[in-house]
Amino acid sequence: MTFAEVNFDGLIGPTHNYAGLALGNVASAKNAGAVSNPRAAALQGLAKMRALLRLGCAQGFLPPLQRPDLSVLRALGFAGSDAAVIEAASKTAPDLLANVYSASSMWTANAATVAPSPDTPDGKVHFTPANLASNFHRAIEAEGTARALKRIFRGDRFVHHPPLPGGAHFGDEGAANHGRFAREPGDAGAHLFVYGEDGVRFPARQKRRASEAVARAHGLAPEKTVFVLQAKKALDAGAFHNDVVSVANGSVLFTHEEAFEDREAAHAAIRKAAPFVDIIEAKAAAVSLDDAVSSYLFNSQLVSLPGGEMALVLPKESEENARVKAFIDETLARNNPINRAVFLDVRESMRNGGGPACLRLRVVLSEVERGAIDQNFLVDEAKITALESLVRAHYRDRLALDDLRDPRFKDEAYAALDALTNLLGMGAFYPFQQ
Ligand code: SUG
Repeated sequence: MTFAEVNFDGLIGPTHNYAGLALGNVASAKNAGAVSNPRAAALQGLAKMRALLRLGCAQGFLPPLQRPDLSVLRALGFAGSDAAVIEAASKTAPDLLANVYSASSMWTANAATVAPSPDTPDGKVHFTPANLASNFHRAIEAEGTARALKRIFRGDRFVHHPPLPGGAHFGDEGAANHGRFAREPGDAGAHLFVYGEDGVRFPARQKRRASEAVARAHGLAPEKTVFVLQAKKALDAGAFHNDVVSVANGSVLFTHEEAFEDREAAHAAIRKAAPFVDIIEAKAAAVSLDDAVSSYLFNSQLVSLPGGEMALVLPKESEENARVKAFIDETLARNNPINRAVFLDVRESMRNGGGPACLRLRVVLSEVERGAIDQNFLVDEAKITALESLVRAHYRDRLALDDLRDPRFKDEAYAALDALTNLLGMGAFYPFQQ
């Protein structure tokens, strides 16, 4: 049976904005209060999906969540009509209003952790949606994400675990802190879970016991599962997820010298679980942690191409930093599996700390499993064109935080989601449609 990775990108929602909500995320803090361009954001995301298709990769997407989520404000004591709830929140708790408007579900690397069927004892694909407990605007994603995953991956080939309980005690940020190694996608893979401990500047989001719980729920083989502590220095430099300083694919770990607290022990543990792994590392003397965080070099998608090549899909920012560009050129020239680099503009997402790798959830599927999912959520060129037209028709090109106070903007955002479910023939999917 043939297995291949399908990347499920988050379709960027119409409320994409810069509210500065994400603690430890330096780009989000830097751009707090700036005016966003949701239309450009979504078109950049779709252009990335098109680029991956043209590289020969299979591509899918997850729909945006319903935002604003006024049920959250109602649960927090706001009452009355939608307009009354928005008005009251905008006067007395504008920060809460921004939280329920966030389009943060676009970063689907944080949607869930996935174990493909060759790695699980029951031969099924396992999903655990991330509880995203450490930031409020993200913690309110889990329920809707779980529902979307169940809708897309339906039938008895897929197992959906609930998000981990216990809030921040089991803080889980999904696949952004997880990597899988396998010589071929259909081989039994080895799993790398990177957890954090609080730094001096920033708290850690991913707890070790959360990673352990996910590995346990998915039934991963202990000898092929590694738990590694992220370097506190990397966390404090702004690597709020490990995918800001490392990315794994196939037989490769592409990483920064200062990604892990104990580099030698981490590399040894990875090599023990997956002896075939080629560790391609940027030395701190060549690329500093600050360079890595500002360029998002390691937040590239590392993808295997049909002809056997391996490509890095990088944000433009990494082409613009001379030291980072030199390291990419050197990596391509050396004798290792990576032999292509593609630079893409995802600046609207980058300004919130989300690069190419943040925007996608990787799901390794057999041909039969791929055939079993809801085909609406796989894209070809024509579907991308249709989604682009929808975005052009329904998304604003300018959104300031003050605009969130206007109840008519809520109607506009819901109208865009209505158009999406109509386009896909999904029926009533969002709570406001039921
Ligand atoms: O959780 N930014 C996201 C970015 C997530 C990136 N994902 C990965 N590294 N996989 C976060 O920090 C910013 C929202 C705002 O400030 O409005 C935000 O949530």
